[in-house]
Amino acid sequence: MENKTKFDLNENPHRRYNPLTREWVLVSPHRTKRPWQGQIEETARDEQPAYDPQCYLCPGNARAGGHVNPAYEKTFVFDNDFAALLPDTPAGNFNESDLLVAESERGLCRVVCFSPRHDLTLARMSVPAIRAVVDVWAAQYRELGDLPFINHVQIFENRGAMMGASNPHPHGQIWASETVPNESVKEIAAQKEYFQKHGSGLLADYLKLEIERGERIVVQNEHFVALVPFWAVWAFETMIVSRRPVANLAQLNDAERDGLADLLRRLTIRYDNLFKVSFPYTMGFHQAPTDGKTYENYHLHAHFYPPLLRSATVRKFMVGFEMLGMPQRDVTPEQAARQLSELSETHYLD
Ligand code: H2U
Ligand code: ZN
Repeated sequence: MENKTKFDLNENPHRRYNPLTREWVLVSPHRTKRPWQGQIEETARDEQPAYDPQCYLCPGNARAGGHVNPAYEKTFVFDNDFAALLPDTPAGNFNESDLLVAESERGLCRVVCFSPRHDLTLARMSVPAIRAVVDVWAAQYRELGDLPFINHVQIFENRGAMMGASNPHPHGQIWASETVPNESVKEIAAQKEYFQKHGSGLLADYLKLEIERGERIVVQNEHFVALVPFWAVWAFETMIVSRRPVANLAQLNDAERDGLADLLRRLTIRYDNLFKVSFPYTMGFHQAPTDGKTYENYHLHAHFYPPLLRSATVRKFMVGFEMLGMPQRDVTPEQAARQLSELSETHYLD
């Protein structure tokens, strides 16, 4: 008789543990046991002009507050004209009965233009052009992190209107803050305790395991690996992990920076090819804090969180049980990884 009591990750509802945040995700594979059947729609190509006179990020154009962008040729960094954090905020605390608690927070916010070309995205930029962006990110981490009141540097990109990006011009943001934000606090504590318990790095060990198993790897090169984490919440969520366990982008050598640029291009091309649209996502790097302490067990990585589920028009919303209980997914991380890994590395528009 068939044994129906054996727990199967591909069949049975289960929860998976995220060792980086120490939170759980509910996986419901029985809802999509079938192989891939979601429609692949040929959506309108959202081509942009190479230069948009209305764009506040294009070279030579005016921004809010009267600033004019220089005629930049590669990348361009400026202080966000609507910065969420400001460097001159006065210090202060507020506490009423341990229930109404607030602290002042200083910081700096910057915008990074990836290219003068309004119509490009990371997926459509050359590896040397992406490498220039990697160098800017590394330099900004150093420069902002070296400021005495900055203890954490969050580099990220909101891509696509669906993720709240205000402009299709290829750009990202940097928020440098006085305190370490929630997600990083969780990951730092988990990596530290894992190291104390196992005597080795959490992400170094995890990467080794994933390379051995292979089933969640999307794309890899000599220096970086992109994979769908075992505990992914978003359907096509990925993580990029450096093979050498460095703590931040500034520690990457020349070859590693080229490797990161190569992997970013190959991953984002696959994303665009998945539904033949400029694939929306929020991505960002997690790096060690810049508070002067040593973080020898911190392992540089990037997270990609894309909202699309089955097609260019079906997106995930975190509602209901997910807001009140815990996040949930149907397609398993293994299915998503297989689908992404099988896609072409030639961009559908090229
Ligand atoms: P997002 O597309 O991820 O929102 O990033 C664009 C940032 O650009 C946004 O944070 C800033 C906004 O505050 N911005 C300026 O600094 N100057 C402008 O003239 C318009 C937008
Ligand atoms: Zn532009």
